[in-house]
Amino acid sequence: MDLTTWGWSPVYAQHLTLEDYESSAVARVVAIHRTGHVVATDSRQAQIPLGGAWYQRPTEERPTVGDFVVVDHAFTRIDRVIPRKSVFKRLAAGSKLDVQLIGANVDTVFVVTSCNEEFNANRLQRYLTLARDASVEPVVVLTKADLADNPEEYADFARRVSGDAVIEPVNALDQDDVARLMEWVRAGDTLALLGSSGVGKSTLLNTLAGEELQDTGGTMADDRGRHTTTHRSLHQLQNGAIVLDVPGMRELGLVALEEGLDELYDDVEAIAATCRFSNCQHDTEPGCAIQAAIDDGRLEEERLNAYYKMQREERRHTESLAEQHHRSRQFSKRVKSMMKQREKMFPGRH
Ligand SMILES: Nc1nc2c(ncn2[C@@H]2O[C@H](COP(=O)(O)OP(=O)(O)OP(=O)(O)O)[C@@H](O)[C@H]2O)c(=O)[nH]1
Ligand SMILES: [Mg+2]
Ligand SMILES: [Zn+2]
Repeated sequence: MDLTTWGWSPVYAQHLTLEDYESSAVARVVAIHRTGHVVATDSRQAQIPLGGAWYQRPTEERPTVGDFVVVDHAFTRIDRVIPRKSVFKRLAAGSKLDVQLIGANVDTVFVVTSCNEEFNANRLQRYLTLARDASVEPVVVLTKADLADNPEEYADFARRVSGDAVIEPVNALDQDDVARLMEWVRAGDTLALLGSSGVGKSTLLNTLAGEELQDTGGTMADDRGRHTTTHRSLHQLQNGAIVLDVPGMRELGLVALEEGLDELYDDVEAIAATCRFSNCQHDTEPGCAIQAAIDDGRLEEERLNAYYKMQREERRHTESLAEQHHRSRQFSKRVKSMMKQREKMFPGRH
């Protein structure tokens, strides 16, 4: 198979038929552009527009970045998606719930977030959920540690919501620092970089690669809403690892992931908005639209419970973070007043 540099393994080969070997080729989807899927082998690359028939099928069955696909010999048509080892997917909000695929056949994900005001525990947790749902090992990479006075404080916050995931604060621009991540960047494996725009995913890729593979740009804070990376793409590293660089999720249309749960549960929110009382607990209140929707089957009890659960979790994390912030503030205040006291007692000495 002409695919060793793209992470091909016997796991996938078992899904090929004799006919595939004789009359087709196998390639990996390495990028998706508006104009078509870019597929590659070790020796060949082509852009193939998805035929209309693919759009008759559910999103989940359509080829996404990272997929191995059976193509015709001329590389003009994608015929089949080889069953995936893993897939990142996400419920997309909208008039009806749809699934969006982010990437397939990923072994490890770096959830990238920064040691600055971008850091958000809820969002971090959502990215981790995305990884765990895909059965992919997550590592939390906290970039811009070099710019923070207190990177350890961010690491502590991250640890609080990350379960057993490893937390690594780094300067993504520093080769030696990033070398600590090589443990998870293995030959033949596919590593995905997920996180908001401007956190340094492409920077990390370039430093891992030791060359400028992707453009890097400004931060969200400087220039709100501008994204440097505009589409997903796979890249090969010297050591044989393959890296999937993903634009900020907003660019992928996954606004809910960035903004909070209302987007994700906007069907529930929309119903709740029509309850007679604005502070309705959806329990026994008269004129409760949620109860009515459950009764006539417009809303599944299960979905309502999932919504409540998400809300509780959201609240719990927000609270515990606020508490921690308060505590660490109190602590640094105490340290400062101690220092002042000392300065008074021993002027000029430290
Ligand atoms: N000092 C410092 N700057 C960093 C670090 N990581 C990223 N940057 C800078 O942050 C900016 C944004 O980095 P990118 O790599 O373009 O961010 P991205 O996550 O790929 O953003 P999108 O492509 O828009 O999703 C660039 O100017 C980087 O140089 C870091 O660890 N330390
Ligand atoms: Mg980028
Ligand atoms: Zn109600």
